[in-house]
This record gives sequence, structure tokens and C-alpha cells, in this order.
Amino acid sequence: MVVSAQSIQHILPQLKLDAAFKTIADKVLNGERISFEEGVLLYEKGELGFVGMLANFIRTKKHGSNTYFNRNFHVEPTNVCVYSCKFCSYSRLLKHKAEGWELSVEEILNNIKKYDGQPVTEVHITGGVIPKQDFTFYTDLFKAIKAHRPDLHIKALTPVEYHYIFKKAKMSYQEGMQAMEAAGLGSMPGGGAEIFDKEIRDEIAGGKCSAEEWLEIHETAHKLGIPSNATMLYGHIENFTHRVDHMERLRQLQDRTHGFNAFIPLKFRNQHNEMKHLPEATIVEDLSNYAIARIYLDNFEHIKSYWAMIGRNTTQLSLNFGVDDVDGTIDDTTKIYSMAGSEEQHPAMSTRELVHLIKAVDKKPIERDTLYNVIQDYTDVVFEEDEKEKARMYN
Ligand code: V47
Ligand code: SF4
Repeated sequence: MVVSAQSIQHILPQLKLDAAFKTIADKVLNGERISFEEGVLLYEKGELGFVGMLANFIRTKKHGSNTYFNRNFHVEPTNVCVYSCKFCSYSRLLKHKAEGWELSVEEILNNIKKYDGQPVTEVHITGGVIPKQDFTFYTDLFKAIKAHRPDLHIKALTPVEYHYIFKKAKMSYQEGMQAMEAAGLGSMPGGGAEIFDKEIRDEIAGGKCSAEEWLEIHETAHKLGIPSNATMLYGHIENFTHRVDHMERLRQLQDRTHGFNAFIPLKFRNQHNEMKHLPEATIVEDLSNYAIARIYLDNFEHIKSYWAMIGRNTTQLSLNFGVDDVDGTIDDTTKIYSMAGSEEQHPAMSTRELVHLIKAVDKKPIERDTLYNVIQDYTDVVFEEDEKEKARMYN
């Protein structure tokens, strides 16, 4: 799709837009920020083609057709949790521990050693919250990982875990995050954000860290030089104003710190959880949500769609609706999404598959590290398996 400012300027008059949408389009084309009210208006009345066009313009201006992925794997230290978020299909309450697992530092390290010799650059660590996996457990774990494989980037734990761990250790966020960084923490994933609005958060995720605490821990991390991501769980009982409020709080924090790498909208999946009576968002809503996030979060470099959660087809579509990152080549040990009813029951994708998925929609596959340094441009890479397949076809 051609997305130059001139081509959009040419199309706009033909769309016969209301004045408010014309103002939004002009702001986007001039690189200006849209307001809270304009964000809500886009959700309420913005047509998919319109928001998609604007989001694609921003995406192309920032990244051309570059589409980023990394080679990572996930580790879930436990699926037992002291909390009981209603949307969670994954955790077992402490009282139902029999159905859960709790790994020791040694067991986790053994899992990590399975990737020895493989070109993974990041381990993503997150799971439930339990008293046993405390401050010392995680600092020991990070140190052990770094001692074994110093080059592996540790992206670990969310404010949900950190808030609990630091409170138990009677430490300030500042002291705690400093110690985690010294032990080897490289960055924080974006989980636990859910929806910041208090009423909705209390209803679906009551008891765990508040929106203010989530934001404060990210701010503390950013000020120490630890970057992070941010997520938003959407498509449940929240309304459009709650979504814009969520993004507004992130936008304000990003203005102060510039510590967020990517924003990752997470579509609520309704299987095996207490909210299974709710219908899931449609694909049109998913794409529109990506696009509006791209437009609203003008100070975020990257919008990520998590392919394991939304499936391969929607991921491909999302690349024309503001998304420039598809996460990584995760392996099939990640249970949190398959349990919630994601498209992928055993999410796993090799580098070759991921590269094909991106190329199939005319985008450029770029392997990155956690901090978005380019590792390899795969545009002209031909895999051995592709050669063999070609040879089979012509023989
Ligand atoms: O916070 C839990 C979500 C999150 C469900 O930073 C659900 O690179 C939908 O944050 N339906 C954790 N979502 C995952 C996460 C993440 C994933 C990939 C990459 C990164 C990153 C971060 O998963 C939780 C919660 O919002 N979640 N249950 C569900 N039923
Ligand atoms: Fe625990 Fe996280 Fe599940 Fe909430 S979403 S119950 S904090 S594992």
C-alpha cells in the first residue's frame, strides 16, 4: 500500500470526512499528537480503513516495511499464584497447588541449558506469584543465568511480581530494582498492566498491584536505565474510554522517561477462565485497536502484535495496521496463552517460518535483539530447507 503523505492528502477529500476526522488526519500527517477525546472518537466512530491508513502512514514513516522479531524463549517458574485474576486461565491458587508446578533455580537453569548452542538472544521469565519465589530466589536465578550464559538478555518479571517481592523483602522499589539489575536483569516485559482504570482493574484483577504502583515500578526501572514494554488487556468489560485512559497514562510516563520499547495490545481470550461468558473481540476490532494504539502512542517506537496469542493470519494483517514487531520464535513451553484459548495451542515458530510469514505480506523481516539493535536483515536470506523444497518441486 502506498502511504506517502501526498497520497493520503489526495485520498482524504474523496473520503468526505467530518471536520473532527479531518483534524485528526491533519495532525497525524503533520506528526502532531491527538487528544484524549480524539482517541475516544476514533474508537467510537473511526472506520477501519481510515484508522488503518493513518496507522500505516505512521508505521511506514518510522520503520518503512521493516518488521522486527527476536529469537527468544519463555520460562515460567510457577503457575501457582496468590492472586486470582478473573481472566487468567493459567494460574492455580495456592490452595489448588496439586495442579501446579514450582520450579527451583536449578530446574530453571537446566531448562535454560537446553538452549545452549542455539542462537537465542533473550529469555522471557514470568509466571505466577508465590511466597517461596522471593527476592533471593530471583536474584540467585538471574546471577546463575548470567554466570552460565552472560550474553543472554534477561527480560523478567512484571510489577505484579516486583511489588510483591519488594514488599515482602521490606525494600523500596528503587533498592529492589537496583539489586535486580545488579543480579543480571536486562529489561522488564509489559505484563500485569491489564487495564489501569481502578473500577475495572478491581473487578478483574483485584488484589494485585495498582495502576499507580505498576507505573511507578516502570518509572523507577526506566530511571535506572532498565527499559521495558507495556501491555493492555482489551476486549473484556472495559469501554473505549478506559482504553484511551490506559494509553494516556503510558504516553505521559513515556514523555517523562522514554524507557518503553514497545506497546503490546493483548486481546482477551475467553477459554478456561472466570470470564468465559464474555464474547471475544472481532478481528476488525483487533486491527482497529492496533491502529488506534499506533496513532495515539506517538512517543512509542514499536507496536507489537503477539503472534502466539492472536494467530498467524491476524498477525499478518496487523502489519498493515500500525504493527512493526511480531515478538519472537518462542517454543512450545509457553502455557499461559494456549490455556486461555489462543489460536496456537502449542505456539512455536522457527526463524524460517517467521521470516516466511513476514515476507508473505511484503514486509522486511529483521531479527533484532531485545533493545532493537539489528542482528540480521532476512530479506535476501534463503534457507537450506527452501532450497531443498525448490529442488523437490523441479525434480
Ligand atoms: O499480564 C493473561 C495476559 C499477560 C489472558 O513484554 C491474557 O514482550 C488474554 O505481558 N487472555 C502476560 N491475555 C503476557 C505479557 C507479554 C506477552 C508477550 C510479550 C511481552 C513482552 C509481554 O498476559 C498478562 C495478562 O494481561 N493474559 N490471561 C487471557 N485470558
Ligand atoms: Fe496470577 Fe498473573 Fe494469573 Fe493474575 S494473571 S492470577 S497475577 S498469574
